[in-house]
Amino acid sequence: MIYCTQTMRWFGPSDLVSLADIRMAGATGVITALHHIPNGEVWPIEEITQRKELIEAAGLEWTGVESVPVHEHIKTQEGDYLRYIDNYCRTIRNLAACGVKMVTYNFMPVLDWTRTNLDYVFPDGSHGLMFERAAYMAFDLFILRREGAEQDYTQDEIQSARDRFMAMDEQEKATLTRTMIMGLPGAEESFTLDQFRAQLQRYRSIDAERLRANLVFFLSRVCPVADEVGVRLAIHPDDPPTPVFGLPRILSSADDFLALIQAVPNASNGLCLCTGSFGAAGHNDVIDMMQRFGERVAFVHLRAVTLMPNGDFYERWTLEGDVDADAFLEVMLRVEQRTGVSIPLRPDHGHAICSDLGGQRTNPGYTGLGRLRELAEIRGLEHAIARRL
Ligand code: DNO
Repeated sequence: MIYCTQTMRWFGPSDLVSLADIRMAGATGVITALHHIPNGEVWPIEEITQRKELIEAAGLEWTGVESVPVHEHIKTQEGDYLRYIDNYCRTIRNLAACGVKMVTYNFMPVLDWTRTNLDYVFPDGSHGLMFERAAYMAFDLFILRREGAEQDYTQDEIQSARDRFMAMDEQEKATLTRTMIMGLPGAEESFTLDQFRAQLQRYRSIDAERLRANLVFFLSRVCPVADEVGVRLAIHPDDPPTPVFGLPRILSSADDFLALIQAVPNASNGLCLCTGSFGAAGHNDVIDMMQRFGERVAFVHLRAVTLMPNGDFYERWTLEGDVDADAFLEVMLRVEQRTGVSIPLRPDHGHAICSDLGGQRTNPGYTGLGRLRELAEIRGLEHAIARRL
């Protein structure tokens, strides 16, 4: 029986969740990145080796990278983008030379993932992440005051954003601003309001079609190298899978990924099937995506959301959200038996529970005990499914 490769994300030596914690939680692999290397620079073999030795000394394997970030100039095709693409290829070669064969990345302009509340208190007392559309619109319209923002919303939406804004005190406005643009864990960039406005300006002439063409250009250079050295690339979907701040979105649905593999059919062109990101749009069926794209799924982030009719969504325990984790894992295990490949999987985010809630806080979503609970439940479910298959 081929099982999923159970992993946990680690943000490197400064992460409050240690490699020892990850091992005790039951993971066999670690997903990490060399966050200290500036975007666009080559990851040197020595640095990769050093990190790998650290992970292996803790009895774990370095299963994959999340992320080798794609420099903004590659997304907009400005300035030195050809050099950055070349550097990306060199990083892929260096990782492969050290035996690290899976690389996650995203092509979301300016921001990585976006939430409005990192400390939402759930009925069970745990704290987790959520996206409140009225708060997001209030930020866009009345704090950021983005040019032309009102054209993106209906009159009713503008009114609900205004009401929401009026109900905020200064502290809530400051927290919301920090949450939206200061960079959530894993995002390699953070901005002040003015810097953020300037970044948005850079995308004024870039629509979805153009961004997609730039992604295809990037992959048509990188995939042949990845094919040659046996690295699987895993593009992370847009999170949330809806437009934000008027920026183009190009990986929000199954059709988007289908178009991508049609444009760049190389074997290394794979998907990071993040059930929570895709799941935050009602039209996405992640079980069907696992079924359809199985061979292309290079990495899985398992997480559940509960989606509300007004577009709000809450990150939920994997076993309790809108995604049927049992059905998803069964399809995933069947794919693995068919292809003979064990797909790396990680619990995406965990709530803060028990001692996560006291003392120094871990990165939002990347808790110690909350993710341990997630991983334990996922492993239990996987074993039960494996027995019945
Ligand atoms: C959020 C993460 C993302 C992801 C990147 C991949 O929790 O899933 O930040 O790592 O989008 O490049």
